[in-house]
Amino acid sequence: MFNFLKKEVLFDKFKKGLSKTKEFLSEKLSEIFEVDKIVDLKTLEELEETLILADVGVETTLALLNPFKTKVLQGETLTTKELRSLLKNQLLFLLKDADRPFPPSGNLSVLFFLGVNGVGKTTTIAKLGKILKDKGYSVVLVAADTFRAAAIEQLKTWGERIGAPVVALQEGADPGAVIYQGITYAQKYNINVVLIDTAGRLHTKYNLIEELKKMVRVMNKLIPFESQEIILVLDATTGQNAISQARHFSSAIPIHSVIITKMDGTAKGGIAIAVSHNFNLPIRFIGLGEKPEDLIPFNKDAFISAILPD
Ligand SMILES: Nc1nc2c(ncn2[C@@H]2O[C@H](COP(=O)(O)OP(=O)(O)OP(=O)(O)O)[C@@H](O)[C@H]2O)c(=O)[nH]1
Ligand SMILES: [Mg+2]
Repeated sequence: MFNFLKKEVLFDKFKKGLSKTKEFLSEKLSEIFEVDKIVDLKTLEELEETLILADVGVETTLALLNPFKTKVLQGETLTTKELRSLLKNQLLFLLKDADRPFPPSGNLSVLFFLGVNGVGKTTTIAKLGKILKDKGYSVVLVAADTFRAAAIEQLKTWGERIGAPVVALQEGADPGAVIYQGITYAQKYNINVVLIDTAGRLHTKYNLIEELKKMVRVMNKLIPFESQEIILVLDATTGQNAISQARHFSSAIPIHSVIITKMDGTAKGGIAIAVSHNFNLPIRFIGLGEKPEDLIPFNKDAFISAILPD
C-alpha cells in the first residue's frame, strides 16, 4: 500500500476531511443505533433511506441490506448492536483493494488521468507529482490537454512549483502526439513516473471518447499494460452522476483506479462505496481540500471509521 503518513495522522485527516458526510450520517444513524433493540424491517428501511441519501447508491445499498432483510423476514433475531458491527464489516468488504502496486511496476510507469471538466485532474496531478517526488521518484508532467492554452499554462506553472519538467506542445495539438513526446522524453532521461493530464470531457460525447481511446492506443504502443495506471478522477460533490461517468468511461477504455476529489465539501462521501462496489475499482487517493497536502492515500479503515458515528 502506497502510504506516507502515520496511522494516527491519516485517521485524523480522514476524520476532519469527511466531517460533512459524518455529520449527515451520524445524525440519522445515531437515531437508529441509539438504543440496543431488535432490528425490524422499519429499522432497515430507515437505514436504507439514510445510505441512499448519503450517495451510497440504490444498487449498493440494496446489496448491503438485503441479507439483513432476509434474516429479519426469516424470523432470526438481530440486535441493532450486531447490525452496526456487521454493517461496518460489509462496508469495508464493498470497498475494493488494489491488486497492483502503486506506482505501477517497471522502471518507467505512466499514470493517465481522465474525467469530466473541472473535477480536479490537473491539481491532483500536481499534488501527486509532488508526493512522488518527495518519495524519491523522478516525474514528468505531460500536457495532453491541448484544448485550451490556459490548460497548458496551468500545468507548466504547477511543474515550476513542484520542480518537475513539463512536456507540452501548442494549443490545438494532437493529444496523442503530446503523449508520445512525453513518454519518449521520460525514456530518454530515465524518468520514473509520467503523469498525463487530459482535457476534461463529457462522458457522453462520442468524438471526445474516441479521442480518449486514441490517446490510450498511443500509450499502449509505448508502455506495457502492467506499467500503466488509467485513473478516473471523480468529483464527490456530483454524487450519483459520478456513477454515470464511471459507467461510460469504463465501457470505452480500461480504468484501473479512481481518485475522488472534493470529499471535504460534501455529505456525499458514500459515493466512494458506490463507485468501488459497482465497478470493482480501487480508490487510490481522495481529495480532502485544495492544498497539496490534502491529497491523501485512500485507506478503507480510516474512511469507514471517519464516516460512521463514534
Ligand atoms: N475543495 C477541494 N477542491 C479541490 C479538490 N481537488 C481539486 N479542487 C479544486 O477544483 C478546481 C478545479 O481543479 P482542476 O485541477 O483545474 O480541474 P480539472 O479537472 O483539471 O479541470 P479541466 O481541466 O477544466 O477539466 C480547482 O479550483 C481545485 O483547487 C479537493 O479535493 N477539494
Ligand atoms: Mg485540467
